[in-house]
Amino acid sequence: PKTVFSGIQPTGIPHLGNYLGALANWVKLQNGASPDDRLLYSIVGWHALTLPQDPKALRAARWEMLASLLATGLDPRRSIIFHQDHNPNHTELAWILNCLCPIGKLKRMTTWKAKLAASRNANDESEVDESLLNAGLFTYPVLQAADILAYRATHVPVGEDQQQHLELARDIADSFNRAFPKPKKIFPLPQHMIPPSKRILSLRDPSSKMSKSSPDVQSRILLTDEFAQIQAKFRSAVTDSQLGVTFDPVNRPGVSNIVTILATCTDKSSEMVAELYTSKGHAQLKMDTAEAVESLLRQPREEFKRLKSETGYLEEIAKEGARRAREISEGTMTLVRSQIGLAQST
Ligand code: AQP
Repeated sequence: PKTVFSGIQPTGIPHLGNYLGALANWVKLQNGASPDDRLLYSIVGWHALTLPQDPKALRAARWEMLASLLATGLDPRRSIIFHQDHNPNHTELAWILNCLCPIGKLKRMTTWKAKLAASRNANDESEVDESLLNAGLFTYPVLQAADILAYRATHVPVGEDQQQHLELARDIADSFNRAFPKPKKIFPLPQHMIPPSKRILSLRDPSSKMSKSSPDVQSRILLTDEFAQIQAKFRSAVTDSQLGVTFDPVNRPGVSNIVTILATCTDKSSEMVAELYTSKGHAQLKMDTAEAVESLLRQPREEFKRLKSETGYLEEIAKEGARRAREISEGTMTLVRSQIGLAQST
């Protein structure tokens, strides 16, 4: 049987990239799972703290994310849905794994390199403003490894952008197994499950991915957007001045991103969609894509509106999810503590 684990940060309402790159796939996995497979989906609040968060906004975002996960079709009877910060086993294991992870490996993470690049002194490229970088940002991938390994997960469905972090989690699992092999190797090496859809790009700046934390709200379609907002955002999406539609992500990233979105929503290949639109205008492509997105998001949006105010129900789901998650991770931690010599051998 499989143990599937994945997480999402409570940093805002999920966007179309999160939906196509992660959430829709989580639901598909859940609905195709066999009865003895285990599925865990976590709202990773500790990861969110690596960037400054307003406490009131964070509190709201945690509940909104839980409502979003349920609205997209995750079913608490089949999946364990929980807040990471309700299970201290994650941070306990993260500390132990930090002590096994060479800093050289963390320095090679592209996410870390991007943060470093962003904090370079504008006048002197070799100078990094270290006051902009906290230790949590550096060890973020170790906490992610702990999230996965605490449940001895075998499969991790996350976007392409997370591949390097997953490789690190495999490396850390292997290091632990080698360092503490007795009486048994505890961790399976988790496999990356890349969703069929590719990275969705920002509608305003197709050189970066669609992201919850971009300051430009026009750059992303939210799960809660009404049809009129979806249409307006596609209308103002950045394309190019070339006539017609082709799928050419390198030279025409804006148009190609919209083609990818329409293709993913309609279960076609990007090449096939581009062919259908060769002689049509950008406006037509944008409006048809808005409609395809609307038909995908309408139901989750309505369900989100209904669930948002059901605070008692959401609290119950979170509590039960945390209880079930802890029950599993305690089993792992009992073995871990014992094998590394922190607790009585059982
Ligand atoms: N643009 C994207 N296209 C496809 N998949 C995406 N994911 C994120 N953006 C895209 C996938 O969504 C899952 C959850 O992401 P996350 O919340 O852990 O953080 P992130 O990857 O950093 O996503 P955001 O939306 O850009 O959040 P912020 O702005 O807060 O950093 C992951 O599986 C990710 O691959």
